[in-house]
Amino acid sequence: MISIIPILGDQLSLDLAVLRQCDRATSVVLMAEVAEEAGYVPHHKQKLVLVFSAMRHFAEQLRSTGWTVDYRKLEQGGIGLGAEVQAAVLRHKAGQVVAVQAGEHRVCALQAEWQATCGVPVALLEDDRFLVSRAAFAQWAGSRGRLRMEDFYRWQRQETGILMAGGKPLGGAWNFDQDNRKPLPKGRPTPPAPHFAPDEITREVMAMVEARFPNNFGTLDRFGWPVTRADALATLDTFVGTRLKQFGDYQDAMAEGEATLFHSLLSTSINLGLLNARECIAAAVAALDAGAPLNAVEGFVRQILGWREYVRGVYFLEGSDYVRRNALAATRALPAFYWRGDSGMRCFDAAFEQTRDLAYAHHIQRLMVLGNFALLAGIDPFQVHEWFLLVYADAYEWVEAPNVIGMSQFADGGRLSSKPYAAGGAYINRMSNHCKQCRYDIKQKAGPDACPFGYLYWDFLARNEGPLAKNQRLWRAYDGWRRFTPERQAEIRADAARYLAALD
Ligand code: FAD
Ligand code: DLZ
Ligand code: SF4
Repeated sequence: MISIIPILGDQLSLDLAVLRQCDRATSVVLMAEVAEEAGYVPHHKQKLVLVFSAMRHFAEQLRSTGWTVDYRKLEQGGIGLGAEVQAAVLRHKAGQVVAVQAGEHRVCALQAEWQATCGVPVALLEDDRFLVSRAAFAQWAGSRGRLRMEDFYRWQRQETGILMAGGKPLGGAWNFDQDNRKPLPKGRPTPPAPHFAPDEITREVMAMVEARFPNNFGTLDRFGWPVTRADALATLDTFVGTRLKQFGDYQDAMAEGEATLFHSLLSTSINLGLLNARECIAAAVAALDAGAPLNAVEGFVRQILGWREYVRGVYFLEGSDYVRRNALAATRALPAFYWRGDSGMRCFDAAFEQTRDLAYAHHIQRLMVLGNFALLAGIDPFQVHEWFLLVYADAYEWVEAPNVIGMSQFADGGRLSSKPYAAGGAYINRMSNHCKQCRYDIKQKAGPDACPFGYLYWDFLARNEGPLAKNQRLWRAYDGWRRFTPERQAEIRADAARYLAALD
């Protein structure tokens, strides 16, 4: 009996559960580029090229390891995954379909219909590339009143023994965050970011994407993402060899002309399946023996073993309506400068420019600049979610939505995170050198030249006093607000009102 194995665009792993379970002799792998997936949001052009090129390269790799692959290019007119699976069952006279559960609610719902539409049994396997299964996360979450990444992370450290010694955290502390908040010193060199020149397959996909998606956001000129496992492994090696040592120190830094600093650039590869999360963690831990400092290694491990697994758990736990949460009732439309990069705020426009040109911004730019601005300005979180889902090469709803709706916009009312990541310009000034080149003046406290992050921060607190003032972690912030004279409070709110009115 022939089995059809549909492999989705973010399941590009040779050790995928379904490939371990099925037999090459009696299986046909189905990979399909379809309009539905290419269009559920108008993805950045680089994301489309990345996914389709990586899919095409993976199909070649599967063939070279003895698998029969039925590959459907977008040019062949595929509308949706369901129709493609159904057609493949008929084409190959298959008796069953075996697949790995999709990574997001929308595609899980499609998979649930396959059995009815195809008329053959459909088996869906757990995606065991994640360290924590959906059921294990639900069990962990079920036993506690509040969800916190820190608790999850400590549990995972204990469960896996990673960075543990004799049942205690290595180095005597669970995290070294206090060491990981340094701005980049002036003149400090940073290693060049890895760049993979597009090969023939990628160039063909680039031409196809330019022709079919000419109006999608972003540019392709600087496309250099890893599209094969070999390129992804090279990115991991380069990171561990040249950037990891400083990863901790400058994890939160931002700087003019520095798109990547010491970040790993691994999210696209891990999310696609070109790299396994476990091997990235293992490579970083092994670097301890080569002299990588614990604050760097722990900082990196925390992102993958902690945050990455945690947000995925929250995503499935919270259900498909999570993206519609709006705990702070924010309703303003996304400003046009999220598409044009002409806000005049240098920190924002710098993050925008690299987002447009590289489909990448590092965590602090996403959280403390692009996301922070939307939070302070009261932008509708669903619009913020859609923007983040389409502008980054590593964006998939399971990881993007908890980061945006939960961490960045606090639209889930604190389910994922204990306080909103709201900050004024002083934070950005401390962690970057953008303010020196900005048209706004970080030192001015009021008026049209004052930094918008300043008065918008206080206005955000004042506007949301109802839902937020009782939050223990915001006590100091509200205390600061209350210490202003009524005249100063009125001045701040007038500046914010003027600025926000101009946005609308
Ligand atoms: P590094 O800084 O080198 O971190 C190492 C790895 O840790 C990353 O490759 C990633 O796999 C993991 N990681 C780090 N932070 C997180 C996190 N908060 N959640 C999950 N994994 C994490 N990440 C995505 O993969 N896709 C997204 O669509 C996405 N959207 C985001 C939106 C917002 C508003 C915020 C605040 C964060 C978002 N993140 C997203 C998380 C994080 O910003 C990116 O994973 C990271 O910037 C990718 O760059 P890097 O590989 O150089 O990461
Ligand atoms: C992101 C993406 C895109 C743009 N296109 C396809 C596609 O044509 N075919 C496919 O199988 N997968 C694609 N993907 C990845 C899927 O959207 C991803 O598998 C789901 O979002 C589940 O996480
Ligand atoms: Fe950003 Fe304000 Fe600094 Fe300008 S002055 S770069 S808007 S923080």
